[in-house]
Amino acid sequence: MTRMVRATRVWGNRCVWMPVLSAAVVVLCFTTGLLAQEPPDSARDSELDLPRVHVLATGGTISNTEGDRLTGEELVRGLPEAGPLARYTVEQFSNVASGAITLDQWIRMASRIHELFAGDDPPVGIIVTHGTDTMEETAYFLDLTLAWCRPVVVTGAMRRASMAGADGPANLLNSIRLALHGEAGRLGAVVLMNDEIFPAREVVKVHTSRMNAFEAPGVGPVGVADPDSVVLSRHVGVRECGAAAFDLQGIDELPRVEIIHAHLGADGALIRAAVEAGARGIVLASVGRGGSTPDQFAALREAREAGVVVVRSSRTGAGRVPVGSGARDELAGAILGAGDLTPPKARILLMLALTLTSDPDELRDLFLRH
Ligand code: DAS
Repeated sequence: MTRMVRATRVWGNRCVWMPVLSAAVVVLCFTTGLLAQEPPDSARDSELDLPRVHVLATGGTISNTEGDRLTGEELVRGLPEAGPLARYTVEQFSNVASGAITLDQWIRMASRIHELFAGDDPPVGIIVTHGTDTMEETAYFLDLTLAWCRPVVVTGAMRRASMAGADGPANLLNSIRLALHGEAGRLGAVVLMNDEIFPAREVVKVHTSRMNAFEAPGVGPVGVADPDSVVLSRHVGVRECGAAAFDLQGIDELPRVEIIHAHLGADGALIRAAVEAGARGIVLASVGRGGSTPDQFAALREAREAGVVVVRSSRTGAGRVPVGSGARDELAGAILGAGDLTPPKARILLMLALTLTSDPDELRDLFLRH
């Protein structure tokens, strides 16, 4: 459900129809910000001139209070500083922890964003409020399926809305400022947390609880939300507009792709179970630059022979597993490297790539391009 929301508490109608009040009560209401009145016509007119930002709320810590979850509408209403910046439409897409977001919801979210931007009166930008645990995954999925050069900013909070020093309001306000930045659309989908703007492809959550929990290893932020202005990095390339890397039209299900960890003593049981469960792809979170145990390697070879696509990424957190494999083994050529994509992101790219092709050369090309 989409609702038009004013990001202000001043125009609530708490006191408007109250009987005639004594002067003392009026003064009290005024000083406490509760004096209710409809905005004057001039205020309404200037409000209509403001650009529209759409907030798509999905839940997560930014919404959490003790034992309850705020709605997206409540998040925007609770941010009076946002009122003068834009008009807001708010949609409660879901209200769950980010670990509960499903692949089906990803497809619907991407389609909804496409629909909003393709409409007659598109918003200047869309903000997705989201739990931080899987935020990097949703951002990358949206980035790969985004067809518009309009900002899509994914944000959340490390501290619950009810905690002292909650970061949600600042992150949401900064996301609005970013959505209104004339050049933000060229970034593709981004994550904004803790005053920093990260590219969807590179961003990772690197801490369970700190405010500076997000980084883009090897790349850094693509911009910052400073107190005076939002500043985008000069190094960010211009994005091609008009066509999504992966068009979801007609796709209502993503192929099953599993991530399997390599570690000392691992056997191939989980790889064989993934094949048995119907996986069309397996991403190995390898040791080092593509390595696994001998039995995992044997199971990967069986998986390949059964037609399952295998991609090797690394559990190290930085560096590449060459896409053209480079692996010194008999599977080289039949097995892909994830480049510098993390295992969860290699999985997303493989799921989307498998909607187009299973051909190893074409898959390799897609991994080199994205
Ligand atoms: N509750 C977790 C989630 O939804 C954490 C968070 O939002 O930061 O991802």
